[in-house]
Amino acid sequence: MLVDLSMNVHTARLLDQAFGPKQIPNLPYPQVAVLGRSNVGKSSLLATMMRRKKLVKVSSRPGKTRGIFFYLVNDALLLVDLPGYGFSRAPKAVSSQWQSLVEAYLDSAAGPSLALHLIDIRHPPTKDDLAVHDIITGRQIPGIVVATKADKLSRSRRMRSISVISRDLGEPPELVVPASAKDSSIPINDLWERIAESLQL
Ligand SMILES: Nc1nc2c(ncn2[C@@H]2O[C@H](COP(=O)(O)OP(=O)(O)O)[C@@H](O)[C@H]2O)c(=O)[nH]1
Ligand SMILES: [Mg+2]
Repeated sequence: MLVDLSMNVHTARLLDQAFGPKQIPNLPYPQVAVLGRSNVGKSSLLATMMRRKKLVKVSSRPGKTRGIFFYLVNDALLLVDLPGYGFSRAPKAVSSQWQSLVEAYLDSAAGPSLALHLIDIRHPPTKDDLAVHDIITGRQIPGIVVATKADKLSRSRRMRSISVISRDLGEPPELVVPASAKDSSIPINDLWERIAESLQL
């Protein structure tokens, strides 16, 4: 299984979706929740992880409250795409509507075994990022911080950003994994291996 996930995504498909707390399904697979603010590179990362550029739902209007999308990978694990937060034109960055849908999912019967929290490698975590980090850790959900768009920085600046992100979140630097949807020299398999390790697949 470890080999399957880290070396090859054989199948990936949209299995289910939920637009309100009552629609959240109870699916019998380990779930990896994917969270991040709008524009952090969530759709791009999911498409790269699944090697399916066209599979991932892209919202045409950023910040518009969207649903939760459940992608089944290798008939073994769900990547769960949660709505983005922190869109500046929204009345409140982490809105109560966002929070009630996301918390209903996190607290649901088949909630996540792992959360990937995406942070743009070029910027320190925002207030919203810190609030969402608290939402994850407050539930004792194991997390991996994914530093997105790592191709935008040189290797040495990458290291520096990772130490700022880890310091601000109060997490060890080993928990922060750089990733890129544009540069394959930053291998996405490193992230898959960390996921498989965390889920003990
Ligand atoms: N250079 C670079 N740009 C990226 C990367 N990931 C996403 N982007 C760009 O960032 C913007 C937002 O990406 P998107 O995946 O739609 O973000 P989302 O709103 O979090 O789903 C788009 O213009 C992407 O092309 C990356 O790894 N490297
Ligand atoms: Mg998106």
